[in-house]
Amino acid sequence: MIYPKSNEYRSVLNLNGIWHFKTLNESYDPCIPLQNYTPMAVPASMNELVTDANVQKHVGKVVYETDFSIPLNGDMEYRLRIGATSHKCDVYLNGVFIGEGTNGFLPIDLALKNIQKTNRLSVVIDNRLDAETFPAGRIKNGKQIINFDFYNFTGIHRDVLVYSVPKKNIKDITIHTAVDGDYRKIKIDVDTSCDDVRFEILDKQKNLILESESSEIIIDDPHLWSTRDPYLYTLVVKSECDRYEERFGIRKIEVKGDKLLLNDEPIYLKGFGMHEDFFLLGKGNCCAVNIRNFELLKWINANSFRTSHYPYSEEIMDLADEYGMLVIDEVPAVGMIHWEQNFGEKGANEKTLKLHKELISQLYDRDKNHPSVIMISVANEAETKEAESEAYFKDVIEYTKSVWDRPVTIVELYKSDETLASKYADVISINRYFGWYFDHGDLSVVYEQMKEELQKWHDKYQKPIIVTEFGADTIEGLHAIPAESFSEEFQLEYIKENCNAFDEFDFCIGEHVWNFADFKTKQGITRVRGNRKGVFTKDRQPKLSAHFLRQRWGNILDK
Ligand code: GCB
Repeated sequence: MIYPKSNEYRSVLNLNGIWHFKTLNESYDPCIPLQNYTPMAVPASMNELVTDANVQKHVGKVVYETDFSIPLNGDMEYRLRIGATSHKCDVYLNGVFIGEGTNGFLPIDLALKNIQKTNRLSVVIDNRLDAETFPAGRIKNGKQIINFDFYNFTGIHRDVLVYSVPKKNIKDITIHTAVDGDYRKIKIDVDTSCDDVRFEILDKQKNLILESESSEIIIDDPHLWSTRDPYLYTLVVKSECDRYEERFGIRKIEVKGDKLLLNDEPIYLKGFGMHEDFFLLGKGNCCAVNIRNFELLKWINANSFRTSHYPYSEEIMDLADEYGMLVIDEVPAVGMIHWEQNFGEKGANEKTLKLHKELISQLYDRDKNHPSVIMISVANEAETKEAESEAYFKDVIEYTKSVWDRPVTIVELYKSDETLASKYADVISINRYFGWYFDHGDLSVVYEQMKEELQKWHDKYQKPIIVTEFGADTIEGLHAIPAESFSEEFQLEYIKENCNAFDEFDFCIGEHVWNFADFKTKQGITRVRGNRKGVFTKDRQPKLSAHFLRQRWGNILDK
């Protein structure tokens, strides 16, 4: 799946802006323009903009509508790309159903066969989550129950683009680099209806460095992509009828023994679990927020993040390539906890398994050409200790390995001798909150308990381990000596104690603090306007611990 881009053959019309919006309590007829609507921003989460609690908390369907006009050209095919809506959606053009989105975090790309010069586009979004959706949830007495710790935002969250391509066109490009382990070898697969395609490779400055008629290309003396030098080439696919440019980086990623190797050298992951969440935007993609996030990641000397707990926007993935951030790409399999409630007859079943696999393959279609994507996470804190979960996750992990050419992990809540899933993964990922959710406030237990935990996992699996979450809620400006929980001093000491434990083991190959920045959650007695485990505040300013991490990570050099 290639991103809509404009050039001499293709054009893109961006439909972001103010749309018509309404919560749907009655039936909806897409043939009739929406009545009694309110204006609504796209992309954005409606929950952060409305003032009426009933609208903000609406469980069910909402509708977004907009009109657009476009000059039509009979030689072109028209398509619609919606980066993401949360969650499932039905899309209508001029009253006619044209397709659906199955989840909240991956693009919807549909043919616009009935496009006119003037059109009405309607998107009906269903924000309900149940055992067959990703993320998983439950509806009880009309209320949405969620088993995950981020706000269930509703809206059109990413760009809405109408684009045109020539009737004979380039549909998809897959770029394989370092083929057979040889950095010089590139192999390109093109899905196209054009009769002939040729290739050009441009260097970072966009100078032409080679042309080829063959899809198997040798770049002599290639400039590798790495965290310190994220060098990107551009591949140009050309034909008589169409042209497309795709950036790529040359790098290898593999697990060998207890190590994760980037370009044959061990790499230590320094970074965060993150969220797409900002004031007023909710989960709405915003390039200014994205830039600030990446600037802060660089400032703090991070080299990686996990897209906890769902795929992030395509714009973020492009920036990860450009900034040299290593990404653990996670599918929205979160909240899959409690087998008896969410799996089996009442819950996850054949249909869930099928959709889970579909999401992994949709993620591949979207993100396969990003050098930044170094690992796939198939779930966060899922139910992995019940007997039935073994077959489920074995299947999911084996499927992921058959689709993706990158290491696969599953982020675990359970203990090393409880889970039935991690034995199938290439890398162990664990979330641990010693001294926070257990022995709350006792900093003296953190180092020993974390050390013991890491040792147990390694003894059992002999695989490299990433601590994908550890953290403490921290209210900025709250100070205490000696450190008390929720103070900036506590977060600092807490992170230091954990890091001391990580430093004891070579098989510990990464630390991702939970979280990069404070974020919105449902209301709860442990949540003071959201989850406050951010090392940065929600407005993206550092808490005390940020300065420690900056220094620590600055001293752990990437090769
Ligand atoms: C976790 C979850 C994450 C939560 C975090 C917390 O284990 O994976 O989504 O936000 O704990 O802060 O409780």
